[in-house]
Amino acid sequence: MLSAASPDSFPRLRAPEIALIGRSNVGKSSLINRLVGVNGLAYTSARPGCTRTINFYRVGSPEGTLKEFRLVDLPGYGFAAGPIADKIAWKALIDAYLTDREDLRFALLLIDSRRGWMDADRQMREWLEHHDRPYVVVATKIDKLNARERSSGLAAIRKELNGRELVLFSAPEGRGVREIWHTITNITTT
Ligand SMILES: Nc1nc2c(ncn2[C@@H]2O[C@H](COP(=O)(O)OP(=O)(O)OP(=O)(O)O)[C@@H](O)[C@H]2O)c(=O)[nH]1
Ligand SMILES: [Mg+2]
Repeated sequence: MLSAASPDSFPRLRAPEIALIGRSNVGKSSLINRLVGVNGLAYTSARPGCTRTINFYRVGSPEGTLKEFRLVDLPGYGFAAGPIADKIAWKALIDAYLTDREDLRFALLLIDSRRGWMDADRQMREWLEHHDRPYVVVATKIDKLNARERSSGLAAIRKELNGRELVLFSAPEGRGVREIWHTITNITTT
């Protein structure tokens, strides 16, 4: 739909929005592509810090069976390289979206299942709770873990969830797609 480098370019027409939040390289853009089944729609890269604008994707079905909503790909945080001025600008952009955006229904907070919670993720989680923004936590790249790593890694992630649900996701395998669609349709149709 559009790429916004500043809040005055956010879409003006109202529609429910679901934001993807997470560290650089966690797999936000890959999740969007897998969810809608269009490879290359959201630009993905092995190099972190690839998405630098807020990208809005309009999703719906031509028959109107699916109510229109938007997936919102936010720039990743925690990316160390690059000029400091860029980092300040990205942070201001993300803050502006998350603080003021009325259309935001909920966020998908993505955690790399190999790394678990990192300080920046915890800060984001606290920020979402402080601002009463609903969110669902998604553990990404679970195809990269063997059975042992899977059980210990996921247990560590769940430990900080206070019983909240954890969605397990793999872009190449498509695991988690159904659960995420289920959550989205529940929220955008009510
Ligand atoms: N094996 C595996 N690789 C993944 C998965 N999701 C993403 N990747 C890879 O991880 C890298 C980063 O993925 P992106 O989707 O670009 O990550 P991003 O969160 O959008 O990154 P930024 O835009 O930099 O914030 C790419 O090389 C992807 O192919 C997954 O579920 N499994
Ligand atoms: Mg991206």
